[in-house]
Amino acid sequence: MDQAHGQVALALLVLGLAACSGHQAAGADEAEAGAGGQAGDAPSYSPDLPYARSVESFEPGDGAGFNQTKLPDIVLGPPGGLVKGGGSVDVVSLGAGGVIVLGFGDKAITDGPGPDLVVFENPFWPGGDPTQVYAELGEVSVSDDGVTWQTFPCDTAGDGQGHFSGCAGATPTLKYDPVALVPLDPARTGGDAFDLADLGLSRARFVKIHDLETLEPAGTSTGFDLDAVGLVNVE
Ligand SMILES: [Ca+2]
Ligand SMILES: [Ca+2]
Repeated sequence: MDQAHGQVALALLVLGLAACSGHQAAGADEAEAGAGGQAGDAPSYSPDLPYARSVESFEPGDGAGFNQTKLPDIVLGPPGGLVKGGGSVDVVSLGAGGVIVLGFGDKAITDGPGPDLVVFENPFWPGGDPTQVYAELGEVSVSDDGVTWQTFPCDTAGDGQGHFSGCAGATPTLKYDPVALVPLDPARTGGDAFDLADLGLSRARFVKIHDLETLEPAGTSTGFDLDAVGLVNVE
C-alpha cells in the first residue's frame, strides 16, 4: 500500500508541476519529448495521418476533470511526448469507470498482419524499472457500426513483470516522430497494440476505452489518461 500511495503521490506531483508550468511532465528530459505534441501548439501533423478524428461520446467517471475542457483536440492526432520517467500530460483523464468513444473519420481499421491499432496512455516507469510500471488500465472495445461492440479481454492482474495482456495503459510511449513514422510501428512507438484478429474481426470504425479503476483516485486525474489512438492497418 505504501508503494501504491507513493506512486499516486508521484503522479499527482508530476501532473501538478506540469499544469503549473504549462510544459511537458516535470522530470522529463524535454529533449526526449516526441515531436508535434507540445500542449497548446497548433497541430503540426497532417489530418490524413491515421489517428483518431473525433470524440463520439464521453462519460466521465468520478475524479475526471484533468484537461476535459480541451476535448476533443487533446485526444486527436498523434500522442504527446513521451518519457519513461514521467508520462505525457497531453491527455484527458477518464475518471473512475469513465468511458470514451473515438471515431476515425472516413478511415476504417482493418485486420492486417499483426497489430491493427495502438492506444497511447501515459504509463511510466518509476525509477526506470519496467516491472513497477505506473499503470491505470483501460479496457478496449471496437465496433464497426457504433452499436455492437466487441471487447479485448484485459488481464488486470498482470504477470508481475509490468505486462498486462489485452489492456491499454500499460506500455509507455517511446521516442519517435509521429509525422515520419507512418504506418505506426508499435515496437518503435510504444503504446499498447491490439489485433482485430484476436476478436475474429476484419474491420472496425470506432474504439471505446473504459477505465477499469485499477489504481486509487488521484484528484482530477483519476483513472485512465487517454493521449491518442493510432491505426496501423487502415483502409
Ligand atoms: Ca491484425
Ligand atoms: Ca490518471
